[in-house]
Amino acid sequence: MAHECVYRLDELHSRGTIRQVIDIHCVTRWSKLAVEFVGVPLAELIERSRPAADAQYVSFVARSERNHSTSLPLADALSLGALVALEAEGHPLPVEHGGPVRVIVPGRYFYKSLKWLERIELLASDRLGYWEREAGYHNRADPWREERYLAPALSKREMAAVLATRDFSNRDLRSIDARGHDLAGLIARGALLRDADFRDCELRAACFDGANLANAHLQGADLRGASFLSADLEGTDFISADLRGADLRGASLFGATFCGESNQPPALIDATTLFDAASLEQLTPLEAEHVVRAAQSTAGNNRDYRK
Ligand SMILES: Nc1nc2c(c(=O)[nH]1)N[C@H]1C(S)=C(S)[C@@H](COP(=O)(O)O)O[C@H]1N2
Ligand SMILES: [Mo]
Repeated sequence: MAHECVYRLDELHSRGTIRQVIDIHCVTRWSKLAVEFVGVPLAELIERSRPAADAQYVSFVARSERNHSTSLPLADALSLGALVALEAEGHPLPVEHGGPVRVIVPGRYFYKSLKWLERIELLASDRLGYWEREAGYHNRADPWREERYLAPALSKREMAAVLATRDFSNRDLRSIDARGHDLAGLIARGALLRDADFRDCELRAACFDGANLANAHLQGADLRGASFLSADLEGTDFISADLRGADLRGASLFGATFCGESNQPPALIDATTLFDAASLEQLTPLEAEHVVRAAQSTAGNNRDYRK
């Protein structure tokens, strides 16, 4: 028989809180290191609830319109030192960061750290959380293994067939491995291509309008004349790609990299590469400076085309 415990906020505060400093890693590639949280160890609340012997998973449910939730194997949540947090960096948690109570799960992508915690449920079998179910986020989410997204279940043969058509329009091809393929003229309008690997691809005049290329790898790709109108390019890597004549207007560029800190050459951008001001504002200062300077130059035109 399930045993339910109910806590008022002030009761949680008086339960004996601990301080924990953790590194935050969001699945879309931003990190924030050494953030201090104060809260009640999940282990303590679990112990008090005297869980049934078959309790294998813990599901955190938010007070939110879509009943947002996320889950973990109970043993993982406990061994990682999950915290029911009340304060961050010396202040009560603000609502935008999940206050008054959120979960902090160290050692997992931050989507396992649920905001606006309302309920903790112990389950015999797993129940996929919101991002895991709706967006295909990886259910274990270990950042050291880069477990960001689950690849859809496509066989090698189906993958080869899709590549041969050069038509990805509106398809779910998350994490597709297309590295090095000749995909010139690819139509990928509205395609779901998170985390896709297009390194060193021939993608001249490809159309990615409205596509989701978050965290996709486009290093070294030939993207001359490609179109990315209103595409989601958050965390997309364009290092050493050729972007002359490409159109990136209306794209979302948070966390996108064109020059990075790598020792590889930056993306080839010149006055024929189109951006708009709103997208450029989303870049880090270093990236924005590089892109703006390159987009004003005609230097790229004088370089030889590489292929
Ligand atoms: N209830 C709820 N919790 C959530 C989310 C959400 O959409 N709803 N997003 C997750 C994701 S993807 C991240 S990166 C962090 C962001 O936390 P922050 O807003 O404090 O940076 O919250 C996580 N917890
Ligand atoms: Mo995230």
